Amino acid sequence: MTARVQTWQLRAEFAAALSRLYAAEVPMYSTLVEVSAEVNRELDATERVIVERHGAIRVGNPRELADVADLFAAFGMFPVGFYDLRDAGSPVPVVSTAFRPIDSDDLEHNPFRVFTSMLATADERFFAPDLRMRVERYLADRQLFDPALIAEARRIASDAGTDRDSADRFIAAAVDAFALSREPIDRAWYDELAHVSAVAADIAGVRTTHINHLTPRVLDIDELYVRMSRRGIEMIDAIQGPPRCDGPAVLLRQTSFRALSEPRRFRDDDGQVSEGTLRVRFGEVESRGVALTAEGRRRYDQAMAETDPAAMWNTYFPATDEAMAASGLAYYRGGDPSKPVAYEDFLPASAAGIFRSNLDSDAHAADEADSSQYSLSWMAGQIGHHIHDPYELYEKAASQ
Ligand code: OOG
Ligand code: NI
Repeated sequence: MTARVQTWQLRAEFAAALSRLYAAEVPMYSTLVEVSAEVNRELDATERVIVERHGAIRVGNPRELADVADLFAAFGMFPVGFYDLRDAGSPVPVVSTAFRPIDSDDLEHNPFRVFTSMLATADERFFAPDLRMRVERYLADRQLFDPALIAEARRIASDAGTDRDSADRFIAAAVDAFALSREPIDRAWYDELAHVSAVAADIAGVRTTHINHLTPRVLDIDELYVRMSRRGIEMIDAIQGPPRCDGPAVLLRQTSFRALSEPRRFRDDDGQVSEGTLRVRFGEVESRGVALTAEGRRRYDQAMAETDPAAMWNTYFPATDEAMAASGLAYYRGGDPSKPVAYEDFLPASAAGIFRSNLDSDAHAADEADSSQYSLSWMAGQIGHHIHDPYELYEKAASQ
């Protein structure tokens, strides 16, 4: 009898295999992982943190998102939260969710999560009717995931695991679906979309999807920032999210460097194929703090609206976990201040900033009302999966 591979093992192996793929595609990622590991070792990181990654992928329409939901369910990754990046400071024409494990035990085994965005083609501020029709037709015509892969994912999800041989085949096929394609890109089509939004071109300008980035977790992101810069790697952003503070680290801090141009093949109008380059992928790193309650989050948003959040931080947040727990601002297991519940999700402002910092141009949005119907319940209906409310998950983790 062959040993069964459980859901969490499938997830851990999937994350590791994607990491190998991405390292081969974006060599600087290996440097980032190396420097993160160096910092983590010095700070005695747990095994969970050392292997922890998040990925980001982008798809074109609800059918593709539904496939992603079915595929990730086999790895024990479920949709949590709804992020509307169209109303960010610098709007991006996508709506997103994050697929991740939801139970404390599963998170402890392997917390792999994937921020997944879907192009908002129904938003007329970005897509005029004619362009929308052509984009939707293009998307309807492509197939990101082999139906056999999705069928296998559904079987594995309902069996909560599978045998070794089929696990290996399944993981390899799943990883393959996110590899960068060598298929030539139709230059005129790509450029037309890029004019509306670089994200639209990245999503709907090609017939496949790919991992946009894979992000390691580091215990001291300020230290990592310094060490990467010392190695001559230009970190493009300041650190996004909450400022460094003396008290408990909250939510999520992220920074990134822009990847070099990557070679891609293009097909011109005359049918000629030529080599070109694209710069859409990058390296990102993050550190995670305690999850905030709804009240804590309101404070956070107020603090971040200050001109200098770092200088004002102490007026919004106490300096100790004890005070944080006592004032109900953050989640602690069993209310014990020595057991913070880690933040497992994303921040819309940082996400939009991350999208933006890696694009050559902002989206061109027409100045009109949004008549599209995107919402959490709309998305849940489209993908046929419940989308979890992050606060409910943190409440549950804290009550354990
Ligand atoms: C996703 C950007 C959001 C994060 O870490 O907030 C993200 C993307 O670029 O597709 O990954
Ligand atoms: Ni990211």
